[in-house]
Amino acid sequence: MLNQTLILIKPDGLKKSLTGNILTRLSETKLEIVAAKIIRVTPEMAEAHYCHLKEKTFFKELISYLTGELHQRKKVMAMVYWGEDAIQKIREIAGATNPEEASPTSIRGQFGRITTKGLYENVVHASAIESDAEREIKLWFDPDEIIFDLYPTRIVTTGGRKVRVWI
Ligand code: IDP
Ligand code: MG
Repeated sequence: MLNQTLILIKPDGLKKSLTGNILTRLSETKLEIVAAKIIRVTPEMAEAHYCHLKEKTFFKELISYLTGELHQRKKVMAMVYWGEDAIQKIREIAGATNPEEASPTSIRGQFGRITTKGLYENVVHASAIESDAEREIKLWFDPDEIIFDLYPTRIVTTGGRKVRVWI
């Protein structure tokens, strides 16, 4: 099944200079990159991305992780990969959430660690299921930042300019 998935290289991945290694691993899937950017993450953005984990004890630490506060590296690389079973293929190569349980040949198994405070620093985010992918892609990207329309859009006029937004 053709689908699309959001991948983030988290601030630890950027701080450890892993961008090239991670992109090389991801290219093993032969999927297509349809969007990519480096972006500064506000606390609001991080909270929206991880809204389903609000009740967790590690939530505050997790927000500080994604904004880059924790690593003094305030940016992430966001990408959308598209193709046959993209979600499943990328999750597989990313590995399990806990880097100690992740397969040693997965990205998280190779490069992740658990901090002394217990946070899983697992260098990448990858959408888990289609509804997550849709929510996350729409959160991180505007329609015009993706090379083709993955979801329906409409045109709105703001300040005399026509822009496309997600429906
Ligand atoms: P996922 O990233 O594999 O989809 P989620 O459950 O969505 O896993 O959790 C989001 C992120 O929160 C993880 O990637 C990891 O950085 C962190 N995290 C998740 N569960 C734990 C935990 O039990 N302890 C510490 N950090 C965790
Ligand atoms: Mg998740």
